[in-house]
Amino acid sequence: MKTVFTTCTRDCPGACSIIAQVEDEKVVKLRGNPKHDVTAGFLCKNTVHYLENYFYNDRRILHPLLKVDGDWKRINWDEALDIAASQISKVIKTHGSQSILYYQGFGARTALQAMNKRFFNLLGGVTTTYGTVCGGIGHAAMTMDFGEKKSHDPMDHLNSDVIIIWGRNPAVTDVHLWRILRKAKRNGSTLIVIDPVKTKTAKHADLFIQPAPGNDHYLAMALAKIIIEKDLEERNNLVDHDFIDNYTVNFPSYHHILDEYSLQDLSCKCDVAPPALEELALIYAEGNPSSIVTGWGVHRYVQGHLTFRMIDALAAITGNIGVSGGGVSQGFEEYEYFDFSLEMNELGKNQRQLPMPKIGEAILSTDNPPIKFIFITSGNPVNLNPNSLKVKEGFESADFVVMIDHFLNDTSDSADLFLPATTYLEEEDLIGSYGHNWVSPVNPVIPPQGEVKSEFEIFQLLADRLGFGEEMSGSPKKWLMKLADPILNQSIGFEDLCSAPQKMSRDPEIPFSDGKFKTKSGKFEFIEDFSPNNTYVENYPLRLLSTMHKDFVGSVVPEDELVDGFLEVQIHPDNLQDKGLNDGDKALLESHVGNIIVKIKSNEEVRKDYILTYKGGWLKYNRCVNVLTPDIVSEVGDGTPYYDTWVRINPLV
Ligand SMILES: Nc1nc2c(c(=O)[nH]1)N[C@H]1C(S)=C(S)[C@@H](COP(=O)(O)OP(=O)(O)OC[C@H]3O[C@@H](n4cnc5c(=O)[nH]c(N)nc54)[C@H](O)[C@@H]3O)O[C@H]1N2
Ligand SMILES: Nc1nc2c(c(=O)[nH]1)N[C@H]1C(S)=C(S)[C@@H](COP(=O)(O)OP(=O)(O)OC[C@H]3O[C@@H](n4cnc5c(=O)[nH]c(N)nc54)[C@H](O)[C@@H]3O)O[C@H]1N2
Ligand SMILES: [Mo]
Repeated sequence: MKTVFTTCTRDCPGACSIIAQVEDEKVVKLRGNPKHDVTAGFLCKNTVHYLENYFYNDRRILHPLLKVDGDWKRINWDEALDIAASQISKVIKTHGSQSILYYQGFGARTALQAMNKRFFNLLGGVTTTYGTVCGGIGHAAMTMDFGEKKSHDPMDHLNSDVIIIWGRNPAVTDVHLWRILRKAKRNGSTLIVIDPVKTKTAKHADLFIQPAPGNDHYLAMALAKIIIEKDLEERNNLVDHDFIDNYTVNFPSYHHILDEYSLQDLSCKCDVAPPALEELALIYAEGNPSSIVTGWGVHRYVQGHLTFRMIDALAAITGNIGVSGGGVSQGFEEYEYFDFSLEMNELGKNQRQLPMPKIGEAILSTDNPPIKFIFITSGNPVNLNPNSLKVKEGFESADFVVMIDHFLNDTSDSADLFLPATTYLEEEDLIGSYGHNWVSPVNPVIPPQGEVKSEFEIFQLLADRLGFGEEMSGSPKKWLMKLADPILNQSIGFEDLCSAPQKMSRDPEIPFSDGKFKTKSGKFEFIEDFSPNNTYVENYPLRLLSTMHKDFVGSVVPEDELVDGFLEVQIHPDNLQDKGLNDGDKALLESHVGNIIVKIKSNEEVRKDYILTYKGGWLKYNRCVNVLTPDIVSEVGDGTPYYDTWVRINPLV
């Protein structure tokens, strides 16, 4: 038996360090690496079952496919690459390179993907995307306050007296962070969860607050108001005046915003009663120190930045910034460690960008030149971007669509050529993480299955055919060594980096403990402008939340989801009674964007102001929630406000 170290590259904060066992040229088991602080020797259930459900699954595509008269037909690599290269040449000749859209999803986010961008710059520059369907809103807000998004090392939460998990469900979405948070609880930390949904995480909390969705800025303001008033009345040092005086600007403007609202107003807006607000405010302010771990749930609103800025302010007034066990931690930048000058943006003179959150509309309305050719890697935008039917229309409007993936999916229905890719068990790469500050090696555990090729090799072979092979040539190692240059400067050897995960050092280790902020003022900047808007759409009284599913990642769903069925939605029984609906009924769920027939699950634990479902169900099996979500862009951060979707539900007629 042979063992090889590799790293999970799937879209999850974990980036788990894996020990793969190989027997008779077959991978027989994946185990978590015990020598990694965060992976800590175990894997999530999706990775434990990765071999049978994903890697060796019969649905995995192992040969190139071409769509002929609406059906996929197996072709060989020479044909596939010739077709892709000649389509690229043709479209550049007739419409220019900007008529190519390169769309990169979040399926895997490795260092070598920089070479994809290099390829498109060598073509002269193409159309790509800006903004995100994931976490840009919080990132932008935190940059406004702190000058940059910096999180505490996950292990530092063990030094917290109080931990608020705010809009995050790590028991499902990041089980390794969850292990650390539960350990903190066992060691005596108070664990608080703020979530409109009673999640698996919430069920383990010492205190669970279940506010109205989309109004957490008011909740954070209420807590600040209580803390500031108590400090003034009782002089009990709940407020860190020294921190405010020396390390922040704009406190008077922020204080003025708080003064505009009574506690009663704020309590009504977030729908948390004043006694619960007071309890939460005191626990947080008295914690020494207290940390806030935010998630993506609070991003997905048009004004999600307001929530982040008010949360940051809460940490600032209580002096929980720059101290071990404190802070506001949202995540890490998985790409910050590498040298991306290799993408050679300077060569791509014809670059142009379209907004990812509105990609369907943008493709359809773009002219001069229009989008004629689309190249997709590691994404399923027809399924996961908002307003799915518009995205589908956009992708179908192109003359030719190429995709690199492991599986056929909703987006491949609109594609013409499918190129099958290697996975993290068959390729060589490096990967950062958006949940911790380790860089880890991806190593080939066994040879590629069937005829699959790495994305890197596919772009090299295309470059050969297009006449710039030299600029892309060389082994993965050669390019990884260049990409990793900033890491190697930290005196980590390349061989070490390829053989085991390495924790990246940071200066200072505790974010902002040196009192330096990369803002214009050099200090923490409190929010000054507060102009809340209402996204409510008349005649659609309920919000629709569509969160992560415990049994799968992204849109790679298990077999039983792949049959014609219905999207399951959870609704409070009172809302059902009003409509004469019952548990198990089919009903019509409508937004101003679209409609879908759903199956109802009655649940007393959901609030009455939203309907709950999950992301990732497939469009072609009637389970795609994004037929209802509007393709709008957040006010700050070019993010996607999935949860500003307003719906109504009615019996089928
Ligand atoms: N099993 C599994 N794990 C995954 C993924 C997956 O598909 N499956 N996807 C990965 C990806 S891409 C990401 S970005 C992460 C996301 O990780 P998380 O942030 O943990 O997950 P989400 O489901 O986006 O949202 C977290 C919580 O926010 C809550 N929420 C919604 N609106 C509000 C609000 O207004 N206020 C508050 N306080 N809470 C609110 C939701 O109810 C939800 O429980 O997970 C990753 N991990
Ligand atoms: N309604 C609603 N929609 C959402 C969300 C929500 O909360 N609600 N969450 C959003 C979030 S946070 C995200 S990140 C996006 C995700 O959106 P996407 O990134 O578009 O979708 P995924 O299904 O996560 O992954 C895309 C594809 O990558 C493929 N893949 C995996 N590994 C590799 C690889 O190594 N190489 C290649 N070439 N392909 C690979 C998978 O097979 C899959 O088909 O969805 C967003 N959509
Ligand atoms: Mo995400």
